[in-house]
Amino acid sequence: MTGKILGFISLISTTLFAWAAAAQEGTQMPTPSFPKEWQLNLQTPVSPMAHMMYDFHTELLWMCTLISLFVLALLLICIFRYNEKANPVPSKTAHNTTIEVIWTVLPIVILVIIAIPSYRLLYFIDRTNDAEMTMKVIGNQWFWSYEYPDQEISFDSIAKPEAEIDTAKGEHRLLEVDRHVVLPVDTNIRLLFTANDVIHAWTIPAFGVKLDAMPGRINETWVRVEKEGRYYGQCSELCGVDHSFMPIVVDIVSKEKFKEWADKSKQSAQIPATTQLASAQ
Ligand SMILES: [Cu+2]
Repeated sequence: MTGKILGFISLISTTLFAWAAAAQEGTQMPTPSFPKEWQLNLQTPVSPMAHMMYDFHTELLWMCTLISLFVLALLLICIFRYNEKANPVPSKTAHNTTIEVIWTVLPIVILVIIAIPSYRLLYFIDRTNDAEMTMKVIGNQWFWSYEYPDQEISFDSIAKPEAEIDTAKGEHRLLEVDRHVVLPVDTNIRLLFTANDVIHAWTIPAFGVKLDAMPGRINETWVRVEKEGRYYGQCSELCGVDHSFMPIVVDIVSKEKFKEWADKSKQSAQIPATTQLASAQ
């Protein structure tokens, strides 16, 4: 009975997820970076790595669904065909070499099929050979610092207190900061991560970027964002009491606008509030 219930639960959950994946593939979300109500799937991907992750995730979802359905079918066969009433004299079979070879080899083959795209993706996001610029991210308890070594800019980005959040302006609770990260569109950006105190993790789901910022160590990845807009993320490594109050906001702008912002920020040694930049657009 328990097997039957478990089977049904896995059937319902896997089909629901597969349906959501299929349904969302064709739809366009209004804000690319922001989760919408009742959303079941990942955020709309806007970088090559995010696209690869999205596709890999969908492939795995289908594989999980098919495997769960197969196991469910076996369970149902056992339940209905081999119960005491239908099959009063049980078989005494203890071994079947063919079946044992199949159930050993088949999972190995499935795992190898999963491993190939998985490793390809891991090596793809590892680093870029032709970075056009670098941004360094430093995690602190509890805010992020950013350094643009090429542009000689550095600043801290601190969460906006809840009382200052203006939802009428489209601001989101727990997700707004005083200074936004600004990066150019269609540019290979090398991302370096480190931390001053404990381990943090810089995450922007739409970019497919999630990497630990570790004290005493530099972690590297890269990104190339193909769509201008505002993207949100959060620290994703439990780093202390205010872990949930160190959000990330990235504004992806045209290359010209980025240059303008960088020049202004460098001259003034005071980063212009990005909200001003956004309203000037
Ligand atoms: Cu954290």
